[in-house]
Amino acid sequence: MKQRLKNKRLRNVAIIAHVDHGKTTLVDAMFRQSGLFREGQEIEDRIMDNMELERERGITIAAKNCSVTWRDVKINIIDTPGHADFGGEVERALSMADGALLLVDASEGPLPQTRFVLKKTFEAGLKVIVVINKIDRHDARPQEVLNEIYDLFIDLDATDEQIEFPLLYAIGREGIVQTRLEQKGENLQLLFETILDQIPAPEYDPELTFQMLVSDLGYSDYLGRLAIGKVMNGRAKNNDSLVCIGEKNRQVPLKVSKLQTYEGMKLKATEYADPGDIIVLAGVSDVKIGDTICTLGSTKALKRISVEEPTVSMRFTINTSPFSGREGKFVRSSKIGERLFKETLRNVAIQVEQEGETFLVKGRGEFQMAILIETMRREGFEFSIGRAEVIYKKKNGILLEPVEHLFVDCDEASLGIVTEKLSMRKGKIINMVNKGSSRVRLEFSIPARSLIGYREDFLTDTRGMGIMNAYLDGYEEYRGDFPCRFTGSIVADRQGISVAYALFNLEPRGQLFIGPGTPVYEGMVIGEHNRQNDINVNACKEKKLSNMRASGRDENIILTPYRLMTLERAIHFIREDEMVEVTPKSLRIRKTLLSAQQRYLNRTALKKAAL
Ligand SMILES: Nc1nc2c(ncn2[C@@H]2O[C@H](COP(=O)(O)OP(=O)(O)OP(=O)(O)O)[C@@H](O)[C@H]2O)c(=O)[nH]1
Ligand SMILES: [Mg+2]
Repeated sequence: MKQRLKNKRLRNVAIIAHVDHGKTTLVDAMFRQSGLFREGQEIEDRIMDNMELERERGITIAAKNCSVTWRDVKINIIDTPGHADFGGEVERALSMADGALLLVDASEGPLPQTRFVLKKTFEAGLKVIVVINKIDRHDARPQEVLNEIYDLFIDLDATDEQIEFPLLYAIGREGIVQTRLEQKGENLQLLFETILDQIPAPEYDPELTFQMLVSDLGYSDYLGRLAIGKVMNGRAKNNDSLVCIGEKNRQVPLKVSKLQTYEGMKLKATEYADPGDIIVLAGVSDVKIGDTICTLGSTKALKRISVEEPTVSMRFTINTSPFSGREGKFVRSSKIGERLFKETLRNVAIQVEQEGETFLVKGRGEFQMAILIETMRREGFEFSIGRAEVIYKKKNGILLEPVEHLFVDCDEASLGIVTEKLSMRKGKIINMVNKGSSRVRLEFSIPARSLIGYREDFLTDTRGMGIMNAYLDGYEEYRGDFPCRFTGSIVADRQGISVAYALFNLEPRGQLFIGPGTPVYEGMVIGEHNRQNDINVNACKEKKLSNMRASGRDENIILTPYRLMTLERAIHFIREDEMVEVTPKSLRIRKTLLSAQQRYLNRTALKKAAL
């Protein structure tokens, strides 16, 4: 066997965890203590979360690279998102890593996404360092959490070697790690040393020429498209003539116009890049994630990155409401399609299929969809979207649907309502543990479609105190229908401007989404009806004027506050026959069929057909 060498001056490590377990905050501390900043320099928190939406929401959306240097060894770090909908980012990030730091919150313990990321790390054959983080939390229970981590490793069929993982306790926010609970640490030195000792240095074959797997794409105004990935073998240098091997062995020659590597958060131009390093190549145009870039002449492609299949789909179409084209910069179907296909280049977990003027976008969850929609909206796009639907499969003529393993943590008082609602949605209880101090932990097996739109209800029912997490368990036989919403819609029956008098009279019928002075059109949904059916109403009806002088009392109408529909709420609210109209300035919910008469005729025709 040929001898492989190690590049001992490098380590590539991914930081993985469930959402909010402190990954990005730990990277901040690693930056600070590796001397990346000047003494006393003002630094923002969660510096790696640099996308606008990441800062607004306080979560990581895309995996990102950076590096620190410790004792002359360069450590490439990949910070990954913990939200399940962005799981594809973790799978992509692991293709650049030789090991991973698995963070687990000392109070929350391992949660569904901990399981997902650990499973992916095992599949990639990477070494894991476990860090029990946030041991400063007043409700920290590190000892129990450690046992739960062992259980998780065993459950995932870890080998003996994997179970003997290196373990550290940390307070990421204060930049402290320690090996024992009783002995308070002082800094991150131990963490850096453990990475150097335990994460293997990248290996390469000295006889092979340059080969790199494209794990990410970037864009620079000056340099154009950038290909990002780990050098698997050989060295890269500026002005090299290379070839990109795409799917089905399609080969496109390219010339490196600029070679960069990560230094801290920034990119640094370099003449050469060594095997094992993570590099950023400019001079590429037609490159996709998963492609191999290698020396011209040596045409061996590396294994492509494979990610889990999408489970949710949503239809994107042009906006056909009477208000279309008023607020958006990009409204045509060709523009929307172009933008969506561009997204699939960067985002490995998203797939797009065109069906005439409609685009079927498939992804991991409705939150991922919401982020894509919000991003497009801010770029000036105007379009409409349909309800998020799960992706079914058929096997031997039997309809299968994705089923989730759901964990619920709530107080005893909300137990009744939570179980009732979940069983209405075809959930089956598989475990229930009373955790003492009046909290219970429930586990359900439940169709993925049942959870679309349920989170809002859950938070209301548990008065914001409940925690709910799920992971995809697999596909099972379809469990039968249930209504996705148990209420109807209040629908405007004509175009105009809403007036307080009309809205006031509608208030008893349900919860309104608009206030007075809002432009409406026939078929626009302006509220949620208390009952199951839809009602068509006139939201623009003025009070009849009479000759009699009124006392003035009833002219000062005081409306109760309406429910503001955010994008996520709107996505969760709509039924199969409704859509959300998205423009840079407004969000409106509408019936797909705008004409009330047409809807009526369709309904009666359907009833007749059923008889
Ligand atoms: N008590 C305590 N809180 C911490 C610690 N580290 C981080 N946090 C808090 O935990 C929250 C989440 O931190 P992040 O660093 O954004 O977590 P993350 O894992 O990057 O989250 P995602 O990327 O969205 O999955 C923030 O409010 C932090 O202030 C810690 O050591 N102790
Ligand atoms: Mg983060």
